[in-house]
Amino acid sequence: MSDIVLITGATSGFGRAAARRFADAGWSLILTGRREERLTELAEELSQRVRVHTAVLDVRDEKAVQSVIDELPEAFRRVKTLVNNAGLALAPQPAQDVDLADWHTMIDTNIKGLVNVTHAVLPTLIETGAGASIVNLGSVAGQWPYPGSHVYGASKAFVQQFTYNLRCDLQGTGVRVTDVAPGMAETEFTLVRTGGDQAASDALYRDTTPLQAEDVAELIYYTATLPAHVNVNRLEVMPTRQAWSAFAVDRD
Ligand code: NDP
Ligand code: 8X3
Repeated sequence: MSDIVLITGATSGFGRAAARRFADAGWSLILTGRREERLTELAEELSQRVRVHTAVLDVRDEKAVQSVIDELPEAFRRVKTLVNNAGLALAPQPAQDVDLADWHTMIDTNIKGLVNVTHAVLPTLIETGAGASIVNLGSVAGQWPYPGSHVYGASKAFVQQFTYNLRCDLQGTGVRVTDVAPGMAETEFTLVRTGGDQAASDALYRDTTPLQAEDVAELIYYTATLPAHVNVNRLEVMPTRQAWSAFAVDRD
């Protein structure tokens, strides 16, 4: 029997690249996301090589999350790795100019959605035991402040602390938990963040060398496939060409 990975947000970016990476290693895939046509397309590509189960799923919908887990086909029930990847940033403008609805969407997706999926899959992971893992997609924004990060960065700080706290409670079960925290990576992330502004997205990634989805997928796969006695707590990664800047000082 091959190992089984469940990936949220497998329709784009890191999630889709991770699906391909795990498929390369022969894992069975449970792929979820809201965009059905993208899931179908990816399943058609990967099911040539490995077993694939897809489920259209909005992680914010607690009941739907539980149903997807409860109704997994027998061959996909014993999940070994959960990749909590679904997430988004919205409204890059200053906090004082943001619609409250955008803050709520980030909290509902990046925090409550991740919690919904984790809660539903935990019993299975504990049953799997040694070698099982949860890989949470955090961000450098969860550790380092910058303008326009407001609730997005705060939601990723939650991911970091939730990861650490889970580790405490899961001690003795064999289940590992990791916060993979990337910096700037070229995916559909900025298109979503800017409300579909392709020019703004292109401008951010132009004339530099951002991380690619495949780079992050490799890190996700790496943490999940280390020997069972090794737990990476947090893996923060930036493009070589990205670093921090000076403190901002308001002057007269
Ligand atoms: P993409 O926008 O390319 O992918 C985001 C994925 O999340 C999509 O598959 C989308 O699927 C899914 N998603 C969003 N909302 C929901 C929802 N409510 N329910 C289910 N799925 C959802 O971005 P990335 O691949 O870059 O981002 C993946 C993760 O990595 C996110 O958590 C992001 O915060 C984090 N991250 C990104 C960085 C970057 O610079 N790109 C850096 C650090 C972290 P669909 O729309 O089909 O539902
Ligand atoms: C996304 C990376 O640098 O835009 O989490 O905060 S960054």
